[in-house]
Amino acid sequence: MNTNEIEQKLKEHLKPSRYRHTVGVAYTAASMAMAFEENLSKAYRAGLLHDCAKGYALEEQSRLCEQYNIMDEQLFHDSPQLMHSALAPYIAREFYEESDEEILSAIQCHTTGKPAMTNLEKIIFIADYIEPNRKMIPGLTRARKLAFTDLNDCTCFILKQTIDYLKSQGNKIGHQTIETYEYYRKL
Ligand code: DGI
Ligand code: FE
Ligand code: FE
Repeated sequence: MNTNEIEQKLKEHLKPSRYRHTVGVAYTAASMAMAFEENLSKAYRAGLLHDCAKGYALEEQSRLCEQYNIMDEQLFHDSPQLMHSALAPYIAREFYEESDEEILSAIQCHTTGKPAMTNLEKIIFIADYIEPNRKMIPGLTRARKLAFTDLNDCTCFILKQTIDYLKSQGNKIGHQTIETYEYYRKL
């Protein structure tokens, strides 16, 4: 599918605020690709597709995880927000005809990150956090500055903010989120 077709389909499947966020991530990722000389169209497409599974209710996401054989009962029970990220490459491949492995990988780890990410993976992880429609939270201005100066520092900073926030809310933190933070903290 071309980006126009992807946009039309996403618009039908996501609520308006989610679609607006999606386009914000796509443009932010494209801008970061310009700054770091990465593939601009891949960054834009990955930005568009990163939340493509978010149109499904959590129960439906759970059913889809079973269907694609990616169910992790304990993890998804503790952190249901991680399901849409795990599902993203499967939904993108099946319903948006995306076959680029770099894009599929970037959308798969967009919520938790993972150790030793490619620049495209880091760009999507960061763009999701900083896009202009995100509501202002402490640290966001710093994250936005770092996003265009140092991808590793920015990744580390966002993970720290996210982990602190999840802890303050009494949420469980997934192993991959911790592993990613440990990796980038030690760089
Ligand atoms: O889908 P978005 O809302 O655009 O953003 P996202 O995919 O980054 O994730 C949404 C939420 O997931 C965000 O509030 C932080 C949370 N999150 C990230 N890592 C973990 C997590 N939640 C839990 N419970 N555990 C994690 O490890
Ligand atoms: Fe997401
Ligand atoms: Fe998102």
